[in-house]
Amino acid sequence: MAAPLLSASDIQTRARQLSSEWSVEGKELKSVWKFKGFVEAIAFVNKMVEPAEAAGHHPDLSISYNKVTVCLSTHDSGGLTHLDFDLAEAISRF
Ligand code: H2B
Repeated sequence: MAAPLLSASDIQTRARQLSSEWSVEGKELKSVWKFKGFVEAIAFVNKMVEPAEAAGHHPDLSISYNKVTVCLSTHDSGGLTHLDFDLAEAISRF
């Protein structure tokens, strides 16, 4: 069963608790990360494999040389759920 969508006020509360690199953009959480080079960017992406697989929840990624854009949204539910905020928090702890 798809995770329940968060209410607007739940989204506000959880967004306030997230580190500042994250922003709520429509139905997504978004963050942009810059690294020294491609190797470091890919190492960052690789760190997401374990938490994403463990949660059965996966980031939408765009990699441009040393820049990684991470978008989180629960596609099965059609918007933001606790799964997105949990994964955002895990990524911020890297
Ligand atoms: N990742 C994200 N971001 N959203 C989803 O709705 C989603 C997912 N669904 N990973 C998962 C996979 C689902 O399709 C499988 C069956 O767990």
